[in-house]
Amino acid sequence: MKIFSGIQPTGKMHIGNYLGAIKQWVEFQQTDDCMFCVVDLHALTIPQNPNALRKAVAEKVIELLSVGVDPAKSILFVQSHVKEHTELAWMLSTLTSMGELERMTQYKEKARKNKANQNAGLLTYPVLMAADILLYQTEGVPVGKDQGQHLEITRDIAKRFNARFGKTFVEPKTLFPKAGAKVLSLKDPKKKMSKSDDPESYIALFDEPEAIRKKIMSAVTDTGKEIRYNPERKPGISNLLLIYSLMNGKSIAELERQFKTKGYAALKKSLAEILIETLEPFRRKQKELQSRELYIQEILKQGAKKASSLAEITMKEVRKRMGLLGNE
Ligand code: AQP
Repeated sequence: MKIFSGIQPTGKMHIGNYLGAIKQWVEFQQTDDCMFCVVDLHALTIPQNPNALRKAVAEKVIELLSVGVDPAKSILFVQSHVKEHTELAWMLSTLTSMGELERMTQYKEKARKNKANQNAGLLTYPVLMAADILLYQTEGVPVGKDQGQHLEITRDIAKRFNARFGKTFVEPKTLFPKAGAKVLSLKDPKKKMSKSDDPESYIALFDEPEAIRKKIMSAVTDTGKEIRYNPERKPGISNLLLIYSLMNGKSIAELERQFKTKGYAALKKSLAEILIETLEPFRRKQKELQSRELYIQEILKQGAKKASSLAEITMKEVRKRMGLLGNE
């Protein structure tokens, strides 16, 4: 299957990003045809410091390599290095209605949070995301729950284009993980874990052991003492049980039995140690890669080259079908 997925460069990659999306990327690259992208153009919808953004892109690539994305098995590249993303986004924007963009939950949330900067990019974000995906004839997109709505609009746009101009795009499937599609905030387990929230609300993949212990021990739990998986009635404990289970492979039922009589503190202590242990190889790899600037540049150069040649095949077709005059 042809797989495409992306991550924003800004903010720290957290266990929500990992369990919801990146862990699947690493699995898919063993068997499928994968492309992974650092979506720097999407990050521009929120005001960025240019120097910090440049640094963040390189850091995100290092983070992805550290958790197992392998450039020998998948194409890893930066969105702005392949100009066709923005070209296709423009074309697709002419097939997208204002109303459907205004209905997007993420747009409504981000516009509310960024009252001083309600730029048009916040609204058209899903069109650029549709372009990212459709450009490569993608069949499957591994993402977390929060991106489900954007995948629906991507399929709608593809359908509309195909109906009007003839079959050009594949309608991609959304690939949610079996569990972990929505990891919740440690501070407010009614909300998803999010890197733009307070750092205490998430475990970053490269957090130091002490920070992990502190954050897990102070994670919000529910009233009562019982350790039971019940996302409705006990969202805090259920979130911790889910993270535990996904990080070390024990089933939730097994964890409920193990901690039944032991209380919240014992569960938290044990979870902190599991996280420290599982994330340790990532931290080690990250440190090793931080000094290999040329190697990173070369990966991105090769990635952009491969992605551009695939993108150009689709764009030739799209330009022709939409009636643009060729100049070759
Ligand atoms: N809490 C989560 N649980 C499961 N999956 C998640 N993802 C994000 N949060 C969770 C998935 O991670 C991938 C990369 O996300 P992104 O960085 O491109 O943007 P995002 O979805 O906007 O992530 P954040 O952390 O919530 O960032 P901010 O705070 O900037 O909005 C995606 O596949 C996403 O579904």
